[in-house]
Amino acid sequence: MRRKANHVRWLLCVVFLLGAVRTAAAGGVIYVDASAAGGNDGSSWIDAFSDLQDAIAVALTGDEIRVAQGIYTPTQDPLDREATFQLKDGVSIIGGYAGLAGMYPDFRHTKFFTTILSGDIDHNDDNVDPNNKEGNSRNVMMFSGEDNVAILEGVTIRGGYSDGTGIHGDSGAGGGLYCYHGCSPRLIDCIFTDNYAGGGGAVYISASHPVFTYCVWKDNYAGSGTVYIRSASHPVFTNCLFENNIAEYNGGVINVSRSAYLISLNHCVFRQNSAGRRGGAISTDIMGEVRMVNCLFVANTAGYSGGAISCSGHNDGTGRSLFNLMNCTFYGNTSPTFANPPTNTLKQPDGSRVYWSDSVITNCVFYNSIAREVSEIPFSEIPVSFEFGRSEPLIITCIYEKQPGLDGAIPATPDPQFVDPYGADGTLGTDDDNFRLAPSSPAIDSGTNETEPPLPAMDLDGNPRILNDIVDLGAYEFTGVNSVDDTHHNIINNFFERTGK
Ligand SMILES: [Ca+2]
Ligand SMILES: [Ca+2]
Ligand SMILES: [Ca+2]
Repeated sequence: MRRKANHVRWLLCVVFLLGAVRTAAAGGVIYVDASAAGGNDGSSWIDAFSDLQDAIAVALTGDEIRVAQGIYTPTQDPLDREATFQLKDGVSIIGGYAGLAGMYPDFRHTKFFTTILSGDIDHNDDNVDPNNKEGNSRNVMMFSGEDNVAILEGVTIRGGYSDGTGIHGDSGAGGGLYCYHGCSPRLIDCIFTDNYAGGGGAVYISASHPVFTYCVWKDNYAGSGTVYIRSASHPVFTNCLFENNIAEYNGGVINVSRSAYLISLNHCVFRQNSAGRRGGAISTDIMGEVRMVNCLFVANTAGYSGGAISCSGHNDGTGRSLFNLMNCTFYGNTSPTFANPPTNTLKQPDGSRVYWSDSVITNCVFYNSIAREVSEIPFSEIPVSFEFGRSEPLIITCIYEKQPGLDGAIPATPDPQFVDPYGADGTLGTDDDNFRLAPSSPAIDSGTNETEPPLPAMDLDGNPRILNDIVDLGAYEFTGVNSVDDTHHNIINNFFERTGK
């Protein structure tokens, strides 16, 4: 009996300890509201911190910082350009709460209650004078450290201006977010806009593996790369939108430099981005693999080559880069000028460019790409959208515009019959474009189901990737009547229609 009683006491003790551990692991909630005027200890909305930095300072692993609508800067000192929001291990920062200005402070919706992390510490940004950004934060936000597992959700990061020597030694990088030293944060439902840097106008990633889901990059500006990826990083982008970003040199959206690991882009849309030289959307210079599945590239432009993509892998004995494109749609990507051609590659301004890499392109559609001139290599089986330097890609079941043959004749290309590429507004690269397939499209049931890696479960709309037993070409699977219905759900509409949690 006594032995049984001891056993029960021991069990109760274990249960109590487990409970305490679980409570600690679950962490606490810390409230931040710019309009709070109570106790300012973060214990409730009424007593919320008014400064996000105060909340970060006291946060421990497992804590969740809830941030109300409003504008938050990394410092109150208008001259402290080095100040940054430094995310901590295991801490979540969640924006989009109504806060004290709302009837229900805990109600959350990122569309209606915008939480802005701003680099405009001198409070003079406007849409008129770009010089007003020169006094802004060099990095609005920073992640660093081994195993830095943290979450940033539902915030807008804007106004970072990384133009010179920063505290981290890499001058002019990551105006919105600087991510390095093996950090692995998850970013969900975040918007990067109006940020600038020499490398990585919005985001700089070095030796890290952040995961971006439902994020938007819009109207950022960079020397190269709205997102700059280097040094053995392997970021993942899923359901992301990249729109109207500009790079003066390479990579209007993403610039990859010697990152040996896998870079994944799934269900992403790239539209109206531009680069002054290479890769209107993406420019790579790598030894690893870039894998893109169910992505849409529309109306991106480059000055030299690769209206959509420019890929330059290195063949230095460690292995070539692999550029793996699966079920992607390219339309109206251009590289119309050729004022100052590079001298170390075969010159070829065109819709896309692959140079010195082993690429596999499967179930894709390239159409209405505009190149100023055709390839130097007359070879009718090479897509006009591409330039090939030392190697040709393996092209499997794709529709693409081919180069002229040896006789100069341009082979006919079947019209993929998209529903309405320009949409009602007559402009390419806007919300109303429709790249789903018309019922008579030759892209329907024309792909291969045998791919490496295997096909994903869903298409860009979230419909089953394989219908009628055979996968279609391009980013969208034909679903019958729904395929021509523009109100059908897709990632563009979902971005701002998603309700809060
Ligand atoms: Ca400013
Ligand atoms: Ca349109
Ligand atoms: Ca099908």
